Amino acid sequence: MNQETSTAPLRRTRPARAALAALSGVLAAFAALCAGELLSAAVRPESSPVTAVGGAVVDRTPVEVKDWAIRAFGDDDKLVLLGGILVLLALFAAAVGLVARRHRPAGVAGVLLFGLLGTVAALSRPGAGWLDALPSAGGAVAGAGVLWLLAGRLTPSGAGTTEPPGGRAALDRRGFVLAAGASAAVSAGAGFAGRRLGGSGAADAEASRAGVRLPRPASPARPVPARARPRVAGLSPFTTPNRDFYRVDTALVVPRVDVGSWRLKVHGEGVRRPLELDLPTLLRRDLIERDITLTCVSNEVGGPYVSSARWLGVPLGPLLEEAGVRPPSRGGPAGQLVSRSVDGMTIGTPVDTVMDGRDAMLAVGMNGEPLPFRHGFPLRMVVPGLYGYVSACKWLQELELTTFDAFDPYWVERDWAREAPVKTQARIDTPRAFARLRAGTVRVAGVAWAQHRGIRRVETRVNGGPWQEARLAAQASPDTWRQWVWDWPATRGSHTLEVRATDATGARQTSRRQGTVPDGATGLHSVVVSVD
Ligand SMILES: Nc1nc2c(c(=O)[nH]1)N[C@H]1C(S)=C(S)[C@@H](COP(=O)(O)O)O[C@H]1N2
Ligand SMILES: [Mo]
Repeated sequence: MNQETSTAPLRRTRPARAALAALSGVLAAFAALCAGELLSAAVRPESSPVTAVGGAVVDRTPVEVKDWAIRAFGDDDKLVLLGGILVLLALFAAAVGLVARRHRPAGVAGVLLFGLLGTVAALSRPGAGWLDALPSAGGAVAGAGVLWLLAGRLTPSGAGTTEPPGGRAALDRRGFVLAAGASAAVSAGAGFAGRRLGGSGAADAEASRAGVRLPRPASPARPVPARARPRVAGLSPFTTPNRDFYRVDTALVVPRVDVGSWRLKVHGEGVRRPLELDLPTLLRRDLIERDITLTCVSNEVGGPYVSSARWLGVPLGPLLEEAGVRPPSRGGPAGQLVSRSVDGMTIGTPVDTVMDGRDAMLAVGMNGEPLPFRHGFPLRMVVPGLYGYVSACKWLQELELTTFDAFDPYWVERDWAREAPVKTQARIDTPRAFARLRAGTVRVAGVAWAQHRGIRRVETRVNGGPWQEARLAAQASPDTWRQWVWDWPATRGSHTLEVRATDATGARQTSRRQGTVPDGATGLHSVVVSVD
């Protein structure tokens, strides 16, 4: 290139051109994403390129990293992931733009390569069909076109044409600005339209949810005794409001199911009468209403992934009986109940557990309203006593009876245990870790849980001293957590508070520390506080 030998003003154009080249790459990526967004509105939201890649990353993230991300970013983990993907994509796109300036076909190949990545990611998602390839593939073609066009404005057209001295005229600056502006505008329009169209499905879903009228339960929950609701500042309320209820799932876009076209299928081994049920049919059955505490296996000792709600739902055991299912303990062939969600999640639950008489249910209501979208509208499973990943499938659309040998569900494929009853745990809610307190009586309070066994005793101790019995709130049900309070005569200094629980079978929680993988963390929760 002869620009190298030229004068000062021309030397300035080199970085400017590089910047324009990088910009053309970024605009190409923008076009690809926006086109992908538009196409995904016609397929399904999960197939949009960034969501598909993000989802594939979630599926492949080793549990330790996933656990770390949940700890570090909490509910924002998904935003952090998507942001990270966009930053990486922008960097790659800028590099592709620089390549395209020298060699257009190589740049275009770079865009198509990324499109291929998106396509493979979309096809690898649980529940994906061939159509899911469309947004990434179509987006890549749009992006490649834009790059071809813009890169053409940055390079001399025919190599044989006589280049003016300095090569300055080779840069069609006006042409580039016009083409860049037009591509950005068209892309943004396509992306916006995609969001609107995709959003119209969501609007139908919202209308369908607003139209659900929950019937009164045939079997209402027992009223919660006032003594199960001690009022201590900082103590978790007995019932977690829906907006505060923890959320753990792999969904980068919350599925919004339009209940008009939704059905629940029940089929599989040993099912003598397969069922296909819509929501009105489910709502006409005798519903039960129960207080049940849900816990995530990813909850660290002292962690936040435990919440309690009043659920309304169809008793699951009797429904399976009607379908002709017998659990293995009564000679049935299928030991595993696989629940499948509309987003392809699979969760496996022991048939013997859901049919042993406990209040396993297909929940339609949560704290007096239809399930919020985030928590599984229109239907989810709730099985008291089991961690969520082996029992609480949200956005449920299929129940399949099979064996544990025949099928490994999503989390089991990722190193988590096949069966996972909730472990006995206690948590100190107040005072908070590293709180500064005044000497005198300090209310120490928290929650303890051992779902389906119940909590018999909670003890606390200070600085490794003798264990002291905490006061327990009334036990609303063995399926819920139990609040506890202990009045601590606090003296000056730095202190470590510890708590331990004993379940209603008399088994005390272990103090042995274990991480969350493969079947739930153990160890005692402690907080360090200082008293002035
Ligand atoms: N479809 C679907 N259902 C799911 C999950 C998921 O990722 N997808 N996560 C499970 C896990 S690990 C837990 S702990 C509970 C959490 O339910 P919540 O988000 O309503 O608290 O949902 C379960 N059901
Ligand atoms: Mo979980």
